[in-house]
Amino acid sequence: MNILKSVHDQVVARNPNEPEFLQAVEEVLESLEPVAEKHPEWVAAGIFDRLVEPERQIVFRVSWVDDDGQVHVNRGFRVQFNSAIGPYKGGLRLHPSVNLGIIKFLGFEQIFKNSLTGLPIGGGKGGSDFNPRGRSDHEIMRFCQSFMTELWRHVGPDTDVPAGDIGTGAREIGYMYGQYKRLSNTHTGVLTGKGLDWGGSLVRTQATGYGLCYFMEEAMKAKGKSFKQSTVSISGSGNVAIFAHEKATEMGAKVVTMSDSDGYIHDPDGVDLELIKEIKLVRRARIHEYAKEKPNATYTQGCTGIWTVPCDIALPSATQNELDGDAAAALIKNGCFAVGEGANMPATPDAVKQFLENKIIYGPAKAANAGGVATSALEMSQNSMRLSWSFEEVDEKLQQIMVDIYKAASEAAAEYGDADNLVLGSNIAGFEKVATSMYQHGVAY
Ligand code: NDP
Ligand code: 2IT
Repeated sequence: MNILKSVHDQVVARNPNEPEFLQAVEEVLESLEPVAEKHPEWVAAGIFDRLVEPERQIVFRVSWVDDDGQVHVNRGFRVQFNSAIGPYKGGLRLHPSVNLGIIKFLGFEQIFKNSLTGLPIGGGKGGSDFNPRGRSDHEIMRFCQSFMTELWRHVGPDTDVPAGDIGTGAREIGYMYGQYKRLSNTHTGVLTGKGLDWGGSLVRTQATGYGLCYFMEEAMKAKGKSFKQSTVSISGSGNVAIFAHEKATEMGAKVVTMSDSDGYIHDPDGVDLELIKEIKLVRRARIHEYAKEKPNATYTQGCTGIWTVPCDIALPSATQNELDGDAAAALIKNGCFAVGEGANMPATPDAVKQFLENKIIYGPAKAANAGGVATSALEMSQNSMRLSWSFEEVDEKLQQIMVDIYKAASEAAAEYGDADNLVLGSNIAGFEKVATSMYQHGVAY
């Protein structure tokens, strides 16, 4: 880094205890160095200095009472990172590992991802260190109501529109929406991922996993590869992983692994998706139950070994930094030719370096998993029009958006002299629109 070194140094000095945030910023600033060279007016207007500092960070107490009458106190967050191109938009993560640095890394990534969708949405993210595991429906409801009792004053359909992420699915969005509606006395598109009977969009549930496959199919097509007759390894068994499995299988692939935070299953016959849906969505149970019901499948405790299972295509869809340098080396050694990120920042910098050096078809998260938030933006459009589109109509738009994202990222990569480097291309293509907008708005934030 040269022109952007002072921006980088300032971020490091200001955020010493936020390694994930620094990791995300470092990757983007490295990609943007040639853009800074080309646009001295953006440097002079402090666009890069402003880009790395959230517009607003809200941290709040979330108290709730469990089924035994015991009081719990969690911490809630909403980071409103950048509103240059539209209202803040991004999910809410409920997981014990959540802290401000994690939410900032996710909010920062969201700026570029949302811009890549071509739709008018800014970047934000939120969540809590609440652990939903083992909690009853009533406990989840009380937590969500308490969380929204503070959050509601900071969000709105034209201000900030949260959605799901790890630990936040249809049930949680329902409880949060109910509380928002009561507090604000409005029925409006303040959240996405809503139920289909009260403003939700068809395809939103499937969108991230489906979009990931649409994006990767397009990227692979350019290199004469495809999901057809490929062996696919997927991590995670949540919203993204399940629908990535569904679409990859529909496109002719065989998915042989899935995981949860305890371990992974390997089923050489192909993972039975209906059984996974039953275990994870209906029983809300652990994935090891799968191996008990499928004699040819094996369960391995611990997550990292999943990447040693031979595959053609890897779709990490659980969480950040789940695929490290050793895992990348194992994938490459076994002949894996494509990696598409369903999760946000699942590959460590060392892993990314190896993918790029070995010419793996590598779809970085910002581009590859943008289908979820893109369909959220389509849900917002439908809410504004007070209309609902058919499944086919939304799915068609989603496919087109993913193809367009691939095109924008690969064209930007080629323009900046490193064709096929979709990390570079996604970061630059996502940034340019945001920078142009910030520049035109003056030094407002
Ligand atoms: P879910 O909560 O539905 O599923 C998460 C899955 O990942 C579960 O199988 C979970 O296991 C596993 N997991 C979570 N944390 C860890 C961990 N620390 N180590 C190992 N495994 C873990 O979340 P989503 O499917 O929605 O999200 C998955 C990823 O995709 C996240 O990175 C998210 O940010 C990203 N994403 C989600 C989008 C969406 O629309 N939902 C859009 C774009 C990206 P367990 O059940 O044991 O907790
Ligand atoms: O990481 C993500 O893009 C999401 N969790 C989805 C965000 C959204 O607003 O739909």
